[in-house]
Amino acid sequence: MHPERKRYAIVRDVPRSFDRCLKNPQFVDQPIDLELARRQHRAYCAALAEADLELISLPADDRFPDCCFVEDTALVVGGTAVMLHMGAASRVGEEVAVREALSRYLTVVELKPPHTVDGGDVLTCGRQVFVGRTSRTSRAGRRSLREALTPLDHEVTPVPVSDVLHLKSSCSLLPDGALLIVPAHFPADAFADFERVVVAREDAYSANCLAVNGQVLMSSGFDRTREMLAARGLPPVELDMSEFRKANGSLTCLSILF
Ligand code: CIR
Repeated sequence: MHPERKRYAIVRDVPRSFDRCLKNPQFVDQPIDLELARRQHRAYCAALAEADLELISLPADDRFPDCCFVEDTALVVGGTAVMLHMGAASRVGEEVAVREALSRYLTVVELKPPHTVDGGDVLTCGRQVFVGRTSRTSRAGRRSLREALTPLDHEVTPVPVSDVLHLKSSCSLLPDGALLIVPAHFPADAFADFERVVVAREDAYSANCLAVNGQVLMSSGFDRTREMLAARGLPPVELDMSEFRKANGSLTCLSILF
């Protein structure tokens, strides 16, 4: 499977209110350093530009502390953007600016509330779309997503997920079609047709990487994962994600690519 080339990346600035975002319980007592988060976000945007993407940069909205995590708001499939309805009440409303931006480039369809799906639970592998069963993505949301994607010739496969926020918290698609994965978070028979590159459980945060236009962006500080990728001929670009990690976010969460 050869992922198509992406041309655009929607990103959104880190709001002043970022320290009030929904946090990873492991890090609740660690304040977020806003200036460091903004520097890390600029480095992330520079890495996307380096991967040949044109950036569509949305201004932050301080009413929404999590608004930089644009991935959760929408899923792009070919020339269509499916607006998702996020599972966290405090995040509903973030999607307004994203919808407006996407509608300038793509046909927009809506997944109607109260059904919820977070983009972090959606992993697209060619025409197969894996959707996590998590606290953020409801059964009705998965069904609505299937209804939206069937006419677009994509097939939805639900996947139970344990102990992490989203499906993609522990699993990413590499440019060579293999999955970078922490198997403990999924049933043994999930992703049966895929080659797996297994990430150690203690390195779980590094299993969310962003593959785009032949590049792999990953979080710095995970030597074992970096070496596995390099050994496959995919030497990653490493980015310090410390402040986004406190917020339970990682590489894929900060952009929508199409
Ligand atoms: C949240 O809990 O919704 C945010 N603090 C983090 C969202 C991360 N998004 C993602 O993994 N796609």
